[in-house]
Amino acid sequence: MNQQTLILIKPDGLKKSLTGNILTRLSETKLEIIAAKMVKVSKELAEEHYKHLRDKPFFEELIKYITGELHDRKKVLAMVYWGEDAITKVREIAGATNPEEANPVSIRGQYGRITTKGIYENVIHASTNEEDAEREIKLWFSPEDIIMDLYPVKVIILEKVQKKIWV
Ligand code: IDP
Ligand code: MG
Repeated sequence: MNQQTLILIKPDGLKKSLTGNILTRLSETKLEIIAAKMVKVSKELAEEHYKHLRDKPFFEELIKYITGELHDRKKVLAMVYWGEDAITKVREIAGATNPEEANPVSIRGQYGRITTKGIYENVIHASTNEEDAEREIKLWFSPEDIIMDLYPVKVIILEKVQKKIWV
């Protein structure tokens, strides 16, 4: 079954100059990239993305991690991959959450580390299931950022919208 999944190259992945390596590993899945953009991650976006972990002792540090405060890289590369069994294929190649427990040839096993503060810096995010994928893709992307209509859309007319355009 065709599925879509959200992938983030996290600030440590960018800082370690791993973008190319990670994309090469992901290309082994033969899935299609249907959206990609650099995102400056606000605290609000980070907290919404990780809201299921709000009560964890590492939550505050996790927000600092994903917003880029720990890596002077206040951005992530956000992408949507699409194709047959996309969620499982990407999770498999990404590896387990804890980089020390991850398969050594997975992306997290190869490139992740545990910080002295105990955060799993595991270079990549990948959606866990279809429900999470839908929530996360809708959070990180607007319909017009994606080259397919993945979910139902509606058209609205906006008035007096402030927008930057090229001069
Ligand atoms: P996932 O990224 O494999 O889906 P989640 O449980 O959703 O794992 O956790 C989100 C992120 O929070 C992880 O990728 C990792 O960076 C961090 N994290 C999760 N659990 C722990 C933990 O027990 N200690 C430290 N960091 C953690
Ligand atoms: Mg998760």
